[in-house]
Amino acid sequence: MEAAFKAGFVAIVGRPNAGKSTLINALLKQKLSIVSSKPQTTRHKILGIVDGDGWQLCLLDTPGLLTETHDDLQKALRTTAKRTAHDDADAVILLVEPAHPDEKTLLEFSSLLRSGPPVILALNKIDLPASPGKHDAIVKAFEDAIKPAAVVRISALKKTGVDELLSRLVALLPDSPEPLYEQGRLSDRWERFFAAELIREQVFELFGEEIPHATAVVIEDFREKPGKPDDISALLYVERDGQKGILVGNKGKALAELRDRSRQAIEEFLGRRADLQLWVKVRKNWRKDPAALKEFGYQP
Ligand SMILES: Nc1nc2c(ncn2[C@@H]2O[C@H](COP(=O)(O)OP(=O)(O)OP(=O)(O)O)[C@@H](O)[C@H]2O)c(=O)[nH]1
Ligand SMILES: [Mg+2]
Repeated sequence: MEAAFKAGFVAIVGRPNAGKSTLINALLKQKLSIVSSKPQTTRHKILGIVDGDGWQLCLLDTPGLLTETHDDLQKALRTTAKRTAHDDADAVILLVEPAHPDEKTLLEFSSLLRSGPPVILALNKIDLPASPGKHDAIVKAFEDAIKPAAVVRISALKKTGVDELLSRLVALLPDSPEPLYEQGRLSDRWERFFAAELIREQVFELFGEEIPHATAVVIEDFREKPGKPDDISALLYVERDGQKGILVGNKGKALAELRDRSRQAIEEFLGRRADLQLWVKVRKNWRKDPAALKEFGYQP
């Protein structure tokens, strides 16, 4: 008898900046989810699909789990992360950065994951120097609290241990009569979603302080034109006039650089040429405005 096909969802959870999006990109062998050195980069549940011989792994990147929330956006991110791990996943990767484990996070995750699907504890960033004693203490605390199915040590950035993690995940997949998504498909989202994310990634890259966290990107128009570059127009929402001034910059220079770099990233992702226009608007305190969160697609 032929072995049954296996398919299922695996959620990647962890605190902000643990390297979840870097890991999903490493597992997919393709850049799908945006990455930055600043915490709270990812704001959505993002599906990435890996097809193998007899299996399909549906990975879900999530926003970093915050132990405390200060506005409606952070509340929405927290709900998205928790729901994904709890309701959508057949297995969970708990990604821990050994240099930043803290008691609160441990408590949060242990209550979240104790009654949920099987968990693989992945210790990330092993390429960075860390005292080995620290690793052991963390593993012990998390093992006691969560009882993981396996513990792996990885570097998502250097792709060390990623293949071992992949084979452990495949082993946890449930039987499925058929693939959950059409084989060869990368995600369930449209190109316009990734275009907005790539613009946001450049905002994280180019601007400091609160600007990246106060910016939302909405694609207004996305037109494919046969034989010509795509025509893309995006709105950047910030919370205050001062932030708009920073994004636009002296004589529009900052916005022009943002546009050029975003266009390049979008063209790379799409594999075709694109023209990009950016507009900046103020939507007062949108992070505390449930209607705006809904409009920008952040409502879980
Ligand atoms: N040295 C090192 N850095 C890493 C590794 N994995 C991720 N990083 C870096 O850690 C930072 C955060 O990575 P992300 O993938 O954006 O982290 P995240 O968990 O998705 O963060 P949020 O979306 O904010 O929750 C980036 O600067 C990455 O380059 C790793 O294995 N080693
Ligand atoms: Mg992320």
